[in-house]
This record gives sequence, C-alpha cells and structure tokens, in this order.
Amino acid sequence: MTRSFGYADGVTCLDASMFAQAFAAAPMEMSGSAAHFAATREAYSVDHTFLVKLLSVPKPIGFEKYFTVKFAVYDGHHPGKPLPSASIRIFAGMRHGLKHGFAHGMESSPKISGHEGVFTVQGMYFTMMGPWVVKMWVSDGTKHGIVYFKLPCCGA
Ligand SMILES: [Cu+2]
Repeated sequence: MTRSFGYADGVTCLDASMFAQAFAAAPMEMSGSAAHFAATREAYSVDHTFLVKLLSVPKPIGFEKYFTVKFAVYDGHHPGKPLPSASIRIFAGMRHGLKHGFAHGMESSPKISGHEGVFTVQGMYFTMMGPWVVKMWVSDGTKHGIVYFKLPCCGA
C-alpha cells in the first residue's frame, strides 16, 4: 500500500525552485568520479521524532541501473519495532556543493510501497557518479519529520 500525506508535494516544488536558482548560479559539473563512502545506515529527524533505518541497498549501486532500497521507520524515542502508522515521501538528488536543496534530482520516478512501517522504494536510478542524497519526509499522521541519507554512486 502506498501512503502519502498532503504537504509533501509543495515541499518538493520548493526543491524544484532551488534547483532553478542553483542551476543559474553555478555551472553544473557534467561528470564526477565514483564515490566510495558507506551509505548512511540510519538517520534521526529533528528532536529524534523519527528514526529511519536503511534495511537494504545494492552494494555497489550500479551506474545507470534501476535499483531498490528498503527503509524502516521507527518512533525515535521507542525504536523497538517499525511504526505501522508511518508514511514517507522521498526526493533523491545531488547537491553539487549546495548547503540546502539540490542541484538536480533523478530522472526516474520511484514507486514506494509500505507495510507496517517498512517501505520498499523501487525505480531508483543514478545517472551521475558521486554522492547522492535521499531526502525523506516522514509522517505518522500527526507529527512530521525529515531525514537524509547519503548514497554513493557508483559501482559496475
Ligand atoms: Cu550530479
């Protein structure tokens, strides 16, 4: 089942306008070199409202290959079992040195399916070598939070 919540689309639009500003301000690198750091395993939102764990990711992530990642969302103060009421939205992109926002996103539109606080994201697709950032909006219906994961691109 795919869950969504209202404000995330508006926030994604914000990222798009930041993209436009960044694109105008800074020349875009057309190619980078492969990144070799380890993917972020878990991340808290502000005030530890939510804890999100990366359950699986290909090692290495393939360049210009579709891949799937799995996340589990927990109450950050009681991380015993995944939060069944959780819903997520994601945006994945590259910062290219920007402190806020993204220089660009992915060319694919990943599909999220979730059950009992565990989410499978299919259709991730990285088209440039270097560090990618997954920005995730999390909600339990009442509280909202944002977490970030860094993923390295790419292997063979
Ligand atoms: Cu890039």
